[in-house]
Amino acid sequence: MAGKRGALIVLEGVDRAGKTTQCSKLVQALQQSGRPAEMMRFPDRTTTIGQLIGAYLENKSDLEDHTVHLLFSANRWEMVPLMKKKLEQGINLVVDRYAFSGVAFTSAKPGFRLDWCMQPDVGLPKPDLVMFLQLNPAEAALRGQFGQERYETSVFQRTVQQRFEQLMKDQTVNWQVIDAAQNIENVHKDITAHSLNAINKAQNLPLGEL
Ligand code: DGP
Ligand code: NA
Ligand code: NA
Repeated sequence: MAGKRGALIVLEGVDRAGKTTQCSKLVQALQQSGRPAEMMRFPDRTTTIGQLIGAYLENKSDLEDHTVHLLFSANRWEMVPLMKKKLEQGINLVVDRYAFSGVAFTSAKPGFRLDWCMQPDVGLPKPDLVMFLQLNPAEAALRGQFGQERYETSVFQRTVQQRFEQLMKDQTVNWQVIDAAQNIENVHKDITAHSLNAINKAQNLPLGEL
């Protein structure tokens, strides 16, 4: 009998919601409970495409908006063979941002239709679980100033939040909203509970496609 596949678990949210911290804590907790787990993040700034994206985000280069959207998507596609291999090996993947960030951030720019934004990511491995770390702008402001990167302004992030809310209406995706205003340990408990549930279910289901 073939081994059990790993689950594809994604954390999404606006900037400063605590995604990166929670991804690391989840990977650690899964490993400590004997479940193989690894973290991935998008954009992955280490690849050739990722370096173009990194320079763009750091405002060291300018790229046309459609072009950068396609680069972000290409950066996810280039990781698909590795993702599939790890999932088949039974490794649970915990991913910091995915296609939903892609759609939410680009469609927050003027002149972008949601369906155009979604198209390049059609066919990517479908997450077994997408947790949205919910944090209202007032709570986010308490966490300090934004950095210097592109997109890090309150006005833009508010629009991104609205786009995520639209995306969360899609019933074909297993969305779970997490209250990210709680303390780190309580957020972690919620995330772990949803993840264990998704890992158990994924074992009996084929990996889907977006
Ligand atoms: P992070 O490394 O998680 O802070 O993400 C970098 C920034 O890039 C963040 O503001 C969110 C944004 N972002 C992530 N994925 C995409 C994407 O696919 N498209 C666009 N336009 N922006 C994205
Ligand atoms: Na950021
Ligand atoms: Na982050």
